Amino acid sequence: MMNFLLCQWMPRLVLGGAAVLFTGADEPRPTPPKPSSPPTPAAASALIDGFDPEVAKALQESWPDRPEWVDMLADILQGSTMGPNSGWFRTAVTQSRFGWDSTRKRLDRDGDGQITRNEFSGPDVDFTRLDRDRDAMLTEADFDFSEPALTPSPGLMLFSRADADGNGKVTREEFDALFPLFDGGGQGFLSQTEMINGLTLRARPAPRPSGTPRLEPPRGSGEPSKATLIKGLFSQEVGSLQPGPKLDEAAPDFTLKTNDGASDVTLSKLVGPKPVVLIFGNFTCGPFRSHAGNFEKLHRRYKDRATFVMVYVREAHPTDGWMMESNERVGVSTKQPSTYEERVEVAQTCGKRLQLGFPMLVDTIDDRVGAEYSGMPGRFYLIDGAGKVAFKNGRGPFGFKPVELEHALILLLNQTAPEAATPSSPETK
Ligand SMILES: [Ca+2]
Ligand SMILES: [Ca+2]
Ligand SMILES: [Ca+2]
Repeated sequence: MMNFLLCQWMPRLVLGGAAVLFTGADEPRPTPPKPSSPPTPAAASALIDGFDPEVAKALQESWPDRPEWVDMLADILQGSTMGPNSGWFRTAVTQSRFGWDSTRKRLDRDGDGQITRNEFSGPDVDFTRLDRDRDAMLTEADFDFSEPALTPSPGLMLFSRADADGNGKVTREEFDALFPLFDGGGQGFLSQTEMINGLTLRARPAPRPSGTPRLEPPRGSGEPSKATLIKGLFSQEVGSLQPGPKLDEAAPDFTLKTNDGASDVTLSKLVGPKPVVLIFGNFTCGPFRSHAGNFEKLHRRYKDRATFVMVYVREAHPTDGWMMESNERVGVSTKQPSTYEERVEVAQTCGKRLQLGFPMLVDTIDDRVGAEYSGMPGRFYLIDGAGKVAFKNGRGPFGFKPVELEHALILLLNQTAPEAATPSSPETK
C-alpha cells in the first residue's frame, strides 16, 4: 500500500502535477469505493478506506503480531484505494524519541505545559524551527505531525506544477516559466481564474503544433492492476517486506560504495561524533524525488552538526513494473536494474538530476541494506552517537515528512550537547 499509495498518490499528486493534487481526494484513486473521501489524519486504529472491517477484525484477532506486508497484501487483494490509512500505513508510523511527552518531561522545567525560550538551551535558530506555529513557545501543537504527507495544499500544487524536471527543487527559471504558461493570450498579467486554472489543470504532454501549450484536465488512467501490485509487493518495489530496525535498536552496519565508485563508506565509522542522517531512496519514486530540495536544504543547514548519507535502493516504478506516466513526463525512465553495474548507472543519473551535496551509496543488487532497513522505496533514519535508531519515519509516501525529521534532529542535537549549545553556537546572537 505504501508504495501503492506512494506510487499512486505521489506520482499522481506530486509528480503528476498540480492537477492531480488538486483533485487528489476524489479523482486519481484506483478502485475507490468512496471517491469523495479525502485523506484523513493517520489513525492507526481506523479501519477505513475500503478495507473490509470484517477482514481487518479477523486479521487483528487471529494474527495480532503479523508482518506489515500482510496488511498491505490484504488491502491489495480487496482493491484498496491505497490511502494514508490503508495497509501497512496504519501501523508503520513514525518512531521517534522526540515526541511531545518526552520533550516536555526533559525541558519543561516549571511544568506549565509550555517550553519557553529560556527552558531551551539551544540556539535561537533551533528554537524558532521547533516552534512551528510561531507563538514563541513550544507546545504540543508544534509536535503534531499527524497530517499525512501529500495532503493537497496550494503550496504542494504550486510546487508540483513548477518543478518541471521533477528533481524536487524549483529553480527561478522553473518558477518564471509558469507565468507565460498561465497567462492566456500573453497579456502580461495573470487573472485570478488563470492562476486557479494554472494550478488545477496541467499542460498537455506535447505542445500543440501551433500556438502556446494548452491546458487540459488530467487523465485518470494508468491504475495498476492487482497483479502489478502483488508483483511489486513481493519484488519489494512497492516497499520493503521487512519493517527495519525499531526505535532504540542498533542500526545494522554496512559498507557500500559511493555511486561514483570512488570510495567505500561504512556506517559504523560514521557513527560517534555527530548524528547520522540516513536517507533511502531511488530515482523512480516521485514522492522521494520531490523531497530532494528538502533534504539538500537540511544538509546545508546541519552539515556541520550531522553527517548525511543516502543509500540508493531498488527502483519503485521501473518501466517493467508499476510504470508511472508522471515519471515519463519528466524523463525518468528505467527498467529495474538486474546487475549492480546497471544500478550504479541509474544512481549516477539520479545523482546528476537531484544534485545532492552528500554521498550517495549504492545498495548491492540483492537489496541487502535496503531490505534490512526497510528502505524501499524510501525511508529516513536518525542514528545517534551510540549507533542506535533515534528516529525513523513512517512508511512513504504518506510518512515522508522532512520537517518531522528536522524537528527530531534539532532535539537530538540539543540532547547531545544541552549545555554547550547556547554559549558556543555560532548561530546564537
Ligand atoms: Ca515551561
Ligand atoms: Ca509554538
Ligand atoms: Ca526542478
